[in-house]
Amino acid sequence: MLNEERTFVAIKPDGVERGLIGEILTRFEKKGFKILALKLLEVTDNQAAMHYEEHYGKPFYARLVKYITSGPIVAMVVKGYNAVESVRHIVGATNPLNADVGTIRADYAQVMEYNVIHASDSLKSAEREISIYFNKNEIVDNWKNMAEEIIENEELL
Ligand code: FUP
Repeated sequence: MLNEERTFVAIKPDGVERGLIGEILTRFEKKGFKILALKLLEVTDNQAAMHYEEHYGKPFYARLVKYITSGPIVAMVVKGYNAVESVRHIVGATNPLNADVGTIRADYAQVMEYNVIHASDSLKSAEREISIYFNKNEIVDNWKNMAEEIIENEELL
């Protein structure tokens, strides 16, 4: 079933530092996803703690927080059909070693600790994560992207 969904995506500090913002954004744009919000920011300790609360207490938690706060990230809200699952396909498995060829993590990362990008794993996480990084007035949905224009003008195809 086709569900129109919003999801949260973040290009992590290593991705920003390595000049991969454009490459990564291009993949989502070319897929036809709509960008509803986009900003570069420095993650605060508080935001990092909220973002990674499910990992609190795990051996890699401190390293994870250190990494996500080590430099600016690019945060975005992406909308599209089955966006949560679809974006996760484009992102690839957590460990780049297991990520399918052609995914962002397979193409741009070598190790799990520096895997370039984050994407929400469920609709619930998506809404939670969006609210950590964006105020409601920063999310803009009153415009149409190409995919929506095409769907609305289906009779023209
Ligand atoms: P993902 O949803 O694919 O980003 O993966 P997780 O939420 O399971 O993990 C979040 C981040 O923690 C990963 F991007 C990498 C890091 N991590 C480790 O460093 N070691 C682990 O064993 C698991 C995750």
